[in-house]
Amino acid sequence: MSSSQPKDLRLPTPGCYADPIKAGIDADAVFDGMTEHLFFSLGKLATTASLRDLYMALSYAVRDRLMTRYLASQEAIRAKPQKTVAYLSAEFLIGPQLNNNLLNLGITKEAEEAVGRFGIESLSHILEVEEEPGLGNGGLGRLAACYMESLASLQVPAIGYGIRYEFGIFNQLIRDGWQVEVTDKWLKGGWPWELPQPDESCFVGFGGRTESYVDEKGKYRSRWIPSEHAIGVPHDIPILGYRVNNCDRLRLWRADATESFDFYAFNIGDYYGAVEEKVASETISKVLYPNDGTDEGRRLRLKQQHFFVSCSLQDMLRSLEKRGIEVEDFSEHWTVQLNDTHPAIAVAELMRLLIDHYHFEWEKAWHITTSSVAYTNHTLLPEALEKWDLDLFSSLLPRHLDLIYEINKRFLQQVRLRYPGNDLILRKLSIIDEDGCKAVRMAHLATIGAHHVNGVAALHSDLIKRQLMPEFAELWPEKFTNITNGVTPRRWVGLANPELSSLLDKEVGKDWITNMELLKKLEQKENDSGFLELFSKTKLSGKRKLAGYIHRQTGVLVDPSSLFDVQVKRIHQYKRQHLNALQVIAQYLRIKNGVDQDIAPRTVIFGGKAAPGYFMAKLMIRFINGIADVVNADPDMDGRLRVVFLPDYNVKLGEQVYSATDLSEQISTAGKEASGTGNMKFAMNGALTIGTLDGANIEIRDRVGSENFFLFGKTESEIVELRENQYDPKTYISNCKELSEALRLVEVGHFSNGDSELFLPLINSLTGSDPFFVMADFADYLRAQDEVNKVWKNPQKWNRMALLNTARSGFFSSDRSIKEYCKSIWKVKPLDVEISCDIN
Ligand code: 26V
Repeated sequence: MSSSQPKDLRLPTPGCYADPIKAGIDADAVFDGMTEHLFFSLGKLATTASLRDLYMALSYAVRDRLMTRYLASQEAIRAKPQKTVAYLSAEFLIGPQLNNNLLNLGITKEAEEAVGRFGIESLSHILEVEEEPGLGNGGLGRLAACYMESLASLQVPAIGYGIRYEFGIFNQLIRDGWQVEVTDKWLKGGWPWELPQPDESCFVGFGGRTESYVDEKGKYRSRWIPSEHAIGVPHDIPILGYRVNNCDRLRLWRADATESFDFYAFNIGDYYGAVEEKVASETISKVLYPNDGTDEGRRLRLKQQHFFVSCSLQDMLRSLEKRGIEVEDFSEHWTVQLNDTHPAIAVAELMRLLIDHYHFEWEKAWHITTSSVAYTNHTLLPEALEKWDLDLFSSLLPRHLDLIYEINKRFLQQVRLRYPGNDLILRKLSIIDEDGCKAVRMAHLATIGAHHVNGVAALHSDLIKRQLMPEFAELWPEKFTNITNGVTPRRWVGLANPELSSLLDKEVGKDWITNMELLKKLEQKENDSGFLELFSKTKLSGKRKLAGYIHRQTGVLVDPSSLFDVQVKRIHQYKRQHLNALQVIAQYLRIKNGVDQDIAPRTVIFGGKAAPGYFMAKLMIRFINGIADVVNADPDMDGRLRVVFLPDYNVKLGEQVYSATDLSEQISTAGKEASGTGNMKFAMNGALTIGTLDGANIEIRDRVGSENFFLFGKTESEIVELRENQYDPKTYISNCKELSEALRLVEVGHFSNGDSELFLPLINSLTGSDPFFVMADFADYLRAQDEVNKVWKNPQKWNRMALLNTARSGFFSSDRSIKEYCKSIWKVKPLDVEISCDIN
């Protein structure tokens, strides 16, 4: 740095940027920071500033306070090279940032005081203004966000790589009971948490052809001559760890056109043609696709995947070069985790970069690739396993297809040696699916190119080995492993449930938030009625707030003292919201018929989005709303039953819901839900689960104790048996009067104003093939619900069970999951980031 620069503009290392206005964390400094940003960044006076202006000003002030840590963390890696985790994911559902950063910095109170000086009564008014980036569909994207937060908190050097979609998951409106999708314009008011870094842009090719040539050393080589290009512009989001100096980074790529105009086309007068091409390149990062298994936008989806993977790998290679590290040592500096198969093209792209650009021999390149890449599988559903038609693939990525053929050829040769003369096994293992339309199987590419393949819960990992890829598991037993998902306690307890958090602080000490196993101490309180009372009061307070929200959003008045029974998650047949809905009808009938006057008052709450092209899921939403309309309008139901569909379920709403739930519905068909993570958030917040032996439910039940969990339903192996023995839902219907009566009521149009056609597709599916065994599980589900009812009437017992759920849910912290990834897959160590000035 030149000596003429002012002294207080030192680079953050060594030392730091110590300007108290930018770095101070007391209320005065936060207030001064806000005032400065209002004036200089937003062009506003405090006297005329809107809530939004104040949100922006506070966010900028907080962002300033992240910068020392952010830059010091990058500098630490430069100064002392260490293996860094590259978490590749097409989705990151990070949720609102301001409150999380305040919590992790430890300045929530200071911010509250600072906004108070602008006349704002509560910080919550400012927090409400934040638009959340919905850059994910559901569990998979949210998991990526929890993992980034835990990586940062555990001080693991890490970068999340993904796509900066201009439009995230749609916003959901409910009109006449139907879901209506509205584009999510999350960037419209400016989003203060990202830092565009155009200087670090990358160039990505698509289409065209490959050709062979002889290089200067007389060696035959291949090269790719793409017909199209796009530029990836990184937008970085700082991810600060909880009360540590380490601040990791989420790097999301935005696609830009290579030239703002095609000058040739421009000169010959084709102005609009030139603009069209620019628009096409910029379409790549335009929109997040829903996981609905439709063919819509398939070409663009593959383009998105290659786009972000190529940018990310180029970025990793460039960082080695910048630091003077040999590319040969790639796997010592980067461990690349594929979040599902969306980034699986990385296997071929890394090979291409190493061979075509860095001129490595095949064996060397393959060694580097397979020692760097690991793959997490997140679903067994056949329709969700990615396959790309060969024609589409070769037209978009011809060089990658050549490389995949070569990878496959060498792999199958290995298989032949192991299983001589076994053609069937070759067909099963091949990357290329030869049955029907030829296609590239991305899960096979990922599995062959990875050193580890993991599932996301014990049952799921077991089913990967037994059902999904038995041949691979036999070939490479040591490759397959399990890492049960986890969720970050900072967001899902700390932010979502401040009242429970302060009770926990008092009872077990503040460290529970980074060491959830400490919650075990609460077990000592299981018979302390005074404490149980305090515990249940935190829940009641969450329920009061949610009741207010429900009233404002839907107009339905619900009683906070009723049992809050909640199912929030994507709407899907395998998740079986219709099983829950039918059970509500059975309860409605009991009340109507005066059968069971002992039913405890309940509020049944649903929330979740259906993929826009998924007809049955959308009909399920209409079905729930049809039931809600009838139940809520019936005076016989007053004080006994309420049904609510909460529109537009997202991270922000999740934070309100988890802390306000008594009963968590985790009722998927056994073997279908890979893990679930909502189940963990509910348990941590002291909800009891009614659930099947599926995904992580099994491990939750094992840990919280079977006596503190309402189990029902067929096991995975019983489901397999039913399927293999001509399952007939009709026998279950005729054996259960309450079920047949509930179905009949739907059939006659009781929940559709007399329209007996509306829900026919749903009824036909359930009574015809019933692919998700709703009928088979109904009677046992109702039995378990009766058990719930019984326990609810004994508050002391309920509260004890709820407390034990919180006390024993420490295992489901994403800190535990990340430690397991670090130890068994990534082989990385946490880093202590030193900052020489004390700003803590
Ligand atoms: C994809 C598709 C595409 C085709 C139609 C239906 C459908 C349904 C689901 C999916 C999900 C694909 C991957 C995924 O999001 N898996 C979820 O990952 C979570 C984090 O590991 C896990 O908790 C959920 O159980 C799992 O469904």
